Amino acid sequence: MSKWMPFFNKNEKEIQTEKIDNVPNHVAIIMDGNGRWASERGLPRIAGHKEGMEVVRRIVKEAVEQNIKVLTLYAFSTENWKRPKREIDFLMRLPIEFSNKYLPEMIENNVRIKTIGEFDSLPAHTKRSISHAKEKTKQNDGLLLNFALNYGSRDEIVRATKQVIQDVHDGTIAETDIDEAVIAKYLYTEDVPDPDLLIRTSGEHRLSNFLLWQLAYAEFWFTDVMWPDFNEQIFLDALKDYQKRKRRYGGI
Ligand code: V07
Repeated sequence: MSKWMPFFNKNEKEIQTEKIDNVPNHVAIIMDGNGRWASERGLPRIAGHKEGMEVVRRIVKEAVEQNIKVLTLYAFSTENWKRPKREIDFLMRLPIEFSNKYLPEMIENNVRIKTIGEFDSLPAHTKRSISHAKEKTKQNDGLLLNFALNYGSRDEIVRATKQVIQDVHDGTIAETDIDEAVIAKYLYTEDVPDPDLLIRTSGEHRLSNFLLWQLAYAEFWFTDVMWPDFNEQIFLDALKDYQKRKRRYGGI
């Protein structure tokens, strides 16, 4: 049963916080619809990305309150390099802006920041600010906030495969030892448990090269709401829906 705890925030306005039982340990989100949200309002696409970043902050806060252990957010895919240069330049500054604005709040909330994806080919200024955020939060043991940045699942599997072959060749591992657990260790998500729940916004029902291996047993939840309009209440709707589902992991 969920408990309702009314309290007053700084603006003296009563708000409700709702604690949900059986929350997923790990929630992954495809934050789709930022560009469309902006275009529909006659704004440049980057305005949608900026608004989307503010939603990230709110959902991180809610995830902390719900005691979720891992939140993985698809921020930039390996395919996103095909976008116009100006849009890419703007996107690559968002980690910097996020850190400048919200790093103190992340630290206060005991959030640890991590990324998955091909890190080295990101712009130097982006890498610097992310490395700083990781360094400042590495001791935190609350929510793991995992940004998928320059991430592509097939690329991840290709890299893992090459490394496995290399290690077999070097004698670091024996071919006969290779099993699912070993393969999982070669992925970017090496120490992170698989997502229990995948949320995708903006009405698309695709994986778009996101966590193909890791989502094998996840529950999927979709909404037509575009990411800049996503909020705590809709997030709780997804968590409550997850709570009702029976997971079988292929068994009966
Ligand atoms: C990005 C905002 C959310 C909507 C989807 C795309 C745009 C936060 C970050 C971020 C990444 C790493 C980090 C701190 C913050 C981010 C990109 C895009 C590329 F350490 N939001 N956000 N990075 N968007």
